[in-house]
Amino acid sequence: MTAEVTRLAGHSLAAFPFSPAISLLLVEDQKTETRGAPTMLRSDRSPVVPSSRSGLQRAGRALAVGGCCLLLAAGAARAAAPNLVANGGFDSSLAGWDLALAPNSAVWQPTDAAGLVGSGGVRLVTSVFQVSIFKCIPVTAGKSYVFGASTWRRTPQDPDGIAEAQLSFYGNTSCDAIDLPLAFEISAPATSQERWIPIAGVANAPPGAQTARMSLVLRKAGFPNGLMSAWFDNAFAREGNCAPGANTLCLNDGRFAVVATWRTASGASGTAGALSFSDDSGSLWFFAADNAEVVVKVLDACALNSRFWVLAGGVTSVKVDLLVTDTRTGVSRIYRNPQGTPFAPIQDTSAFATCP
Ligand SMILES: [Ca+2]
Repeated sequence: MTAEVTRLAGHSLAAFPFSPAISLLLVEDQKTETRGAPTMLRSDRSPVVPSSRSGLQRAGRALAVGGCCLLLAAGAARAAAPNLVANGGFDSSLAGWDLALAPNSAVWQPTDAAGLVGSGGVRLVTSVFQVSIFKCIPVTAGKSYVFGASTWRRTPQDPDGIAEAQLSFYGNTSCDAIDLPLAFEISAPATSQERWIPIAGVANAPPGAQTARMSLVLRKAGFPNGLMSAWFDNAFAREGNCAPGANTLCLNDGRFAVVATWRTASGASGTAGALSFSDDSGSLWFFAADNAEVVVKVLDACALNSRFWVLAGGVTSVKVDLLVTDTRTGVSRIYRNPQGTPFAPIQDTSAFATCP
């Protein structure tokens, strides 16, 4: 049995596949082995480039001996809601992206938002007002689309500006003739810090729309002198209504929204930070982004028992209210952990009777 070890915030996950349907997932804090990539800086204040998986592999061996926490999770097929943005992860190049509006400004770099080895991102740099890269994707009028990317801005030494994702709809198949009004535009805040920040929005394709131009944009606020740069990764656009954000996980191909609130015994409280882990799972943090408190996943088990399942495990004893919403139907489920109680595993295999 071979463990697949991956990193989650400041923790490590080791997944032991027992069978195609069942896996054993070990979670352990391995800060000394794996922490830091999302927040470390190089001397030039750009995102850290992952170097190897050796640290994760060492963590995996440690887990095999003494993992602290245990989740038993059943795997199931996911409903397909494909990412319409091909090469949105910039694995090895900028292939498929139109660079016409970013002359000499877009460069592929081996810097990945999730710290993955073998996948990179794109750096945009500009001395002028605005540059962007874009591609044309097919859409269906009347359908809702969630879109976005991860961004890294150099602040505060760069000129003021924003890094944003845009989706604009067109009434033809090539995104270049009848320009319908810009239907939606989203942006990362100009005060964004030097870390990867997910940005996302939801847009409805207007009547007559056949395509949409998906753009990653770097724009100065006004016309200050100097170079401004930003990194982008994990661009996406897919059918759906859930917009992932700093406090929202969108799971099962962007269909289920997960948000949580927490409160300590001394009265401190807040909304949990959200870190996406995969299309099906993510983590929630309360006190620091590298200190995961709850891991949650939503699985499509429609073929097994005509339900979507909600599974979660926590390493906390504070009060937690976990809200999961099927954004396609509006149906919600809430899971509560009482104050001062070790977080009880959630294995709700009848959570949502909203198939397909
Ligand atoms: Ca990437």
